Amino acid sequence: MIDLRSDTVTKPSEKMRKAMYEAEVGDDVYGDDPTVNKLEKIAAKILGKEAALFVTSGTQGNQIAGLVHCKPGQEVIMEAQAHLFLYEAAALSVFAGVQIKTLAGERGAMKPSDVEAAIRGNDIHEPETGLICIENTHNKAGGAVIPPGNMENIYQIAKRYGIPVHLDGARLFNASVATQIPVKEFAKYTDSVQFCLSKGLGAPVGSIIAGSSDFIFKARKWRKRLGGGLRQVGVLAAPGIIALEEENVNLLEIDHENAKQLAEGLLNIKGIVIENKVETNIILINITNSNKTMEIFLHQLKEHGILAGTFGPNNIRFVTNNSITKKDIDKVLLASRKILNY
Ligand code: TLP
Repeated sequence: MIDLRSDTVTKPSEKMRKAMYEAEVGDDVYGDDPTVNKLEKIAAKILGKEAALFVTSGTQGNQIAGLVHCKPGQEVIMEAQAHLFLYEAAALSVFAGVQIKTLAGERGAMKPSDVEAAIRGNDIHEPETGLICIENTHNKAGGAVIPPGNMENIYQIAKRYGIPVHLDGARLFNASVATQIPVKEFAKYTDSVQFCLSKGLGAPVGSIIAGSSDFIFKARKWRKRLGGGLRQVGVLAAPGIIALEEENVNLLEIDHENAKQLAEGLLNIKGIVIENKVETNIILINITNSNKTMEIFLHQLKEHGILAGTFGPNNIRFVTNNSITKKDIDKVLLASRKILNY
């Protein structure tokens, strides 16, 4: 199958599997797992933060950040299409006891002036703003890169009001590879960062959260409370080290090239409208004007050995990832053309 449903579908390479097999391990709740400790050190350094923590998933990382930064009754500002708002089952409200204030963004980027206008807390009727979240790349905006300049402006406002900023950087390395700007330059304008090892970077499990030593101290405790304190977890951290230290980061460039090639081909198929500027590894299409419904199109793609998924009521999403070759892209274009009778 050519699997374009997500970059979460990537499977660990031989090298990763070997590293898992050979990983030195210990009880990580005691801080005794040398492989986890190494991964956390590497990640903190890459992000330019004091400390980092290996967590089970992007969702868990985002939730822990919310729990560390916020108090119940506060409000968290984020873009209206943020993963934290749309796809984390209201976890911030459930666990951290906060409500979410969404702001419509442009290609996933919130206007700094809108963020400032949304900050609340001086009135007895209002919740205080406890946190501002930014997502980079922005998934629902089609893998859009939020420019560091936008992040800097929001961060400066946040600092003026004493509000922390969290970055949902599930695909932060895609933003970095697409712009040739080091991840540190994005992370600079945040108090905490979450990025996923298990998406385009190709590791089977896990995310990293990073921030100050104090943030990570508190995050470790929240991870334990949530049942996320793992034991000989070096077997899962080992492929994360390969993802960061070996070829995987640069390989994202191939995913981006494949996405561009796919987008260019899809553009010429009657009935398909590409809804995003393809900067990284995500393509969102709209086929409302074709002769097929999304369901039928996806079903027929599947019959051609191709998997993709819906993303909201009007979009189909293709996510290139390290299992996809240039030949696969040609097959997807051929099948799409056939299905839509072009
Ligand atoms: N995104 C998944 C789905 O949940 C939609 C995907 O296939 O794209 N932040 C962002 C920006 C994400 O895209 C995701 C996963 C997460 C957080 C959550 O990561 P996990 O799946 O590891 O909990």
